[in-house]
Amino acid sequence: MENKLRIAIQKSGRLQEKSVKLLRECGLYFSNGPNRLKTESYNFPAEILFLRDDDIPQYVEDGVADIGIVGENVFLEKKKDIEITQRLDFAKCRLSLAIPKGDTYEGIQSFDGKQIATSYPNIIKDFLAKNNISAEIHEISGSVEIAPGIGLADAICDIVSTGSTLMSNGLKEVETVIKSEAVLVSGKSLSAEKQAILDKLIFRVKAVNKAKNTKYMLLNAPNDSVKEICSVLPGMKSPTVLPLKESGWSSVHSVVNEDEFWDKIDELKALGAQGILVVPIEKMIL
Ligand code: PRT
Ligand code: ZN
Repeated sequence: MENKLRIAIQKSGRLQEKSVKLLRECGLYFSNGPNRLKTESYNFPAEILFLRDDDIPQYVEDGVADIGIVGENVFLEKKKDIEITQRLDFAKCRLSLAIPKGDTYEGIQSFDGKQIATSYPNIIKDFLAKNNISAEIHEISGSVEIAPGIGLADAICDIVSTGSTLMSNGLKEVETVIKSEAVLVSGKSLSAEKQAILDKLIFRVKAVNKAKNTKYMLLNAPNDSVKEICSVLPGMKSPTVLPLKESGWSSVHSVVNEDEFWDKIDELKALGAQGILVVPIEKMIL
């Protein structure tokens, strides 16, 4: 028992599936029935607790869980004595201030003396204080976006992802308060044994996330353009170049960033590259 890392993840909701997927990609096998509150990994010293995301920071602070996966917005709002150990690069969103579409906005001072409805009172209070704005905060736990329409508030502060919820409620986003993504949080006093398990897990998370943003690229190139092609494809150390059976041609292998490979492909084709293959990488250890 003692030497198992207790990992708290969301029981159901936007973070659930991706949290489970990440742990599985890190090589942790466990069963995950719909009504389970707790499960154990068969092949890694970890127990997984399924909780409401809002409760996770408290559980981690109390040491009931050693680590947890939550949105950064929840981490910041709860103000618990825990820390972010690893950013996880999913569930990206922002916490924003929004006002009715027809209202004019003249900068952040427009909020002075106004009423703002939100489920994130601490974050918005800090933000307003930093900007010397004094507004009245109405804490509500859900359906924040209807508050202006029913006369409960002048503005709202809520999570935005695509912006379509705001739009369909006649609101416009005017100020980003924080940007958020899923984060791994941990308590501040883990035993040496648990810290060692956590280090191992973080090593794996990094390898998985690094691989997600990169692709393995293979192509055939005429020998006289290999040098130039290699300068377009820096690779991890340097690209691998192998001779093809057909003389005068080589096969070039490299690792490229997801967000730049379309640009690279155009440049490579212009340099005479053929048979370009781009394949996913599962894990990447540097
Ligand atoms: O039941 P439990 O308390 O565990 O879950 P929850 O209902 O509190 O949270 P959940 O599952 O909705 O979200 C969990 C976390 O996902 C949040 O804390 C954020 O960190 C992150 N996240 C990412 C989002 C969104 N994207 C998101 N779009 N959380 C909420 N939304 C909501 C938002 O509140 C608004 O109603 O989606 C709507 C806006 O979406 P767009 O795309 O219309 O802008
Ligand atoms: Zn919640």
